[in-house]
Amino acid sequence: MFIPFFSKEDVQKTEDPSTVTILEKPELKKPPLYRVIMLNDDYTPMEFVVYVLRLIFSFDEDKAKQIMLAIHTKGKGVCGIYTKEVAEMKSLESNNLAQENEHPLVTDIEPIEDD
Ligand code: TYC
Repeated sequence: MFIPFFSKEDVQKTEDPSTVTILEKPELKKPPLYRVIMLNDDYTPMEFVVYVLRLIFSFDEDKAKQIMLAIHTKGKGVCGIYTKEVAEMKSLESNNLAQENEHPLVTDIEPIEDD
């Protein structure tokens, strides 16, 4: 599915407030990106966090362990950067997997401010 992305400069207001004009050659804009953040807790087993990082975020064993330990030490960490829909889906999948296994592991997403 192609979802066109217009910047403010590509869209012009018209007399009719319910319509806008899209300029003929809109500048192609990259979609906004989101971080998936994983939070530390005291109860989720380390092996389960590594399992989630491998299964949902596609890290290999060594990298998953490294990220898990960084989150364990620092309190939270980034497990990936994606478009909004993908970030939402991965965060939801992780949270569902944790709930199904009765672990309090939580992820959330946050926008990356573009410059
Ligand atoms: N702190 C947990 C423990 O000691 C492990 C853990 C790491 C939990 C990272 C969540 O996002 C997390 N068992």
